Amino acid sequence: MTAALPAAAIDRLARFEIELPSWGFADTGTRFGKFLQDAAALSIEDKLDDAAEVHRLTGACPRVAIHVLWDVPAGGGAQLAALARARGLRIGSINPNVFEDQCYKHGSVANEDAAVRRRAVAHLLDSVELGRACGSDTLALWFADGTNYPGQGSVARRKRWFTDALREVHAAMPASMQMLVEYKPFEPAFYHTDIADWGMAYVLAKSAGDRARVLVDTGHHLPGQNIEHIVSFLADEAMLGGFHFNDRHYADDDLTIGSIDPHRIFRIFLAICEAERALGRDLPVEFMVDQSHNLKPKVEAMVQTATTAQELFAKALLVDLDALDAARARNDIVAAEECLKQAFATDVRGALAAWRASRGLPGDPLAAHRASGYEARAAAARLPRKKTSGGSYA
Ligand code: PSV
Ligand code: MN
Repeated sequence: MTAALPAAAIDRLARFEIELPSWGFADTGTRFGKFLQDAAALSIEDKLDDAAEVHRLTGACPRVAIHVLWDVPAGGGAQLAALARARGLRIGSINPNVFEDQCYKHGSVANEDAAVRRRAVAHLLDSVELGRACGSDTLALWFADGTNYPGQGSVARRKRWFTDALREVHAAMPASMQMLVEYKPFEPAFYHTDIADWGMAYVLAKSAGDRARVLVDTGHHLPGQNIEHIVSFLADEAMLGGFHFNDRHYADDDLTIGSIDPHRIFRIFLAICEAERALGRDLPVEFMVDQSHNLKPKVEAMVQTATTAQELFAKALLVDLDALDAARARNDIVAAEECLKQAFATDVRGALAAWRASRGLPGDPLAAHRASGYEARAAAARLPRKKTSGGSYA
């Protein structure tokens, strides 16, 4: 089944911006090692060049998320913003890093040591200032805090430290900035993680202030969890702040969106469509990608990510919500399910290619990228630097 897309679906897709993660362009690996790619980005300039290439091909990715310890140039936020602007991009979410320094071995804002807690909060406050300087309106918080063994920490005390820290950071944010609180059930902590699920993130965001909401990373759920249920619930509470999109098979695998279970992502987009209909306008949520491609070429993987996200959103936009509601009202389960099956089975790729072409974009961004020679040029420019830097990434 192929389909033309209704005008309303085309309009919604035109407003669908996908934020790319700077770290998705650098060499990354697993805890067992890292296989380097000649064309992988080394510097923030390289990462922004790659992101600009994805945006040039797709027209859908104007923002780049940055990680504070990995991406900030000597000139700080102003330079960061200028580097992005020069490439037709904007800086998206600011991701503080309170998980890498040695002092965080036993936690950051939930560390037993008051001096370490202070240092972590100071970094978060610096990140607010960085966001202000580079024009970002989103502070995206993920914490590795947790314990590995029963008895290691006081869960309640740690919760109160989290509450205090997030309140303090929220109070320092400019009115234009929002705070997104991300959860993750385990890793790197293997017994308990302080913000382990959406409920804990919800409670902490609620107590932090009125511009704090929950960030749903699709890879941060235990097997079998119904993510679209969480999405609908949070959206109805006006507490859905954004997504870190990726796919997973086992845990936080950081695989390309839709590569394992496209129907799950389709159902998540459907939850968004239903919430937007109830609200009467677009949900104010950030659609961000959080993927590390340790084997795929980075830019290719991001182009594939953006086009796949558009395809799955388009399929969700094809669901006839009136027919779905009518079927629900009659308790006609089969008809309701068929509404979803009909939309999911529709091949939207031709319609999307025509839509892209009508906007002056390549109908097939991946093919255009492969034909462009970008990868070979990036490799030629980066390889000499990579050799002198010992192959590590910035
Ligand atoms: C943690 O697993 C996470 O999902 C957080 O969003 C981090 O910012 C990101 O991955 C990169 O480490
Ligand atoms: Mn994430």
